[in-house]
Amino acid sequence: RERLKTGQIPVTPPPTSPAVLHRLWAEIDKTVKQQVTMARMGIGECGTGWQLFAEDGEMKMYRREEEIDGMVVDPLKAVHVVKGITGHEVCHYFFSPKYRYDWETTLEHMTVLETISDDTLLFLQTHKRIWPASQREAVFWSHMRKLPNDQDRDGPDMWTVVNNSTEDESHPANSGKCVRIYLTVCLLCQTRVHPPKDGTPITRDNVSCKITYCSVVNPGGWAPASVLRAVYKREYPKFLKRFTTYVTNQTKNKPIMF
Ligand code: 16C
Repeated sequence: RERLKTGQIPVTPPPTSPAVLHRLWAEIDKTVKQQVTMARMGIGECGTGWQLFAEDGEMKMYRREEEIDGMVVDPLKAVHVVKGITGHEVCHYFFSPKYRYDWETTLEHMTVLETISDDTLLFLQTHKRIWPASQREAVFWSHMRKLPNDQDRDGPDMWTVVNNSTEDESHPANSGKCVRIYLTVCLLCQTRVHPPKDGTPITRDNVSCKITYCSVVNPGGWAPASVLRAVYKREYPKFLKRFTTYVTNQTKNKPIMF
């Protein structure tokens, strides 16, 4: 990370990921910057109409009712604070295909179509069918990135994973039994460290992670609005609780990954 002396002007370091050479890179970089900017805004700062629809301890979930051509595309914004885990760990388990079947309960099948680089993958996923609608699938790139901590230069970095739908020539949309859905998802994580007063080493008791999860899913075709809203009201809280509990369990006896 860039170390600055007083008065020195910060410059954005050049991206070092080999993904910069890929045809999708310009779109990935632009989308990640936009999504992170939006995710960092508080619920009061990012437009009106946000309604709290689920709350459980530190977890709060908001949605905005929106429709395009009669299809529900309600944006979702969730915030959560989880003790004992870091942002790097949360993003690692969310990004890596190795763990996806462990926590993603709506998943039927996942394929990595292309490994663009260590931090950038192209996925094809089919999801469980919701009666009475057709089954859904998604093709999306997924990119994980470390972001400089501009609020506290000595504090841990922030981490993000952005997933965004894209096209893939070898998998044209709506050519099989599944309807293609279009998603934009941003997971943004900030680690907080509360050092022990007696100077003893930092343990998991001294860290917590603020998680922001933003998502917009276009169902891509007919699905009854009432069913869809009932499904996401149940599935998003279930996902965020299950996924964060999974990260807690996976990391509890491992060294802290900042
Ligand atoms: O972000 C999440 N997961 C990532 C890794 O998998 C990735 C995937 C996102 C897919 C989100 C939409 C999938 C919904 C398909 C159908 C749902 C089946 C429910 C089955 C119930 C038995 O970014 C975590 C994703 C958490 C998903 C919560 C569910 C959201 C439902 C939104 C409505 C979709 C329209 C379906 C039209 C029939």
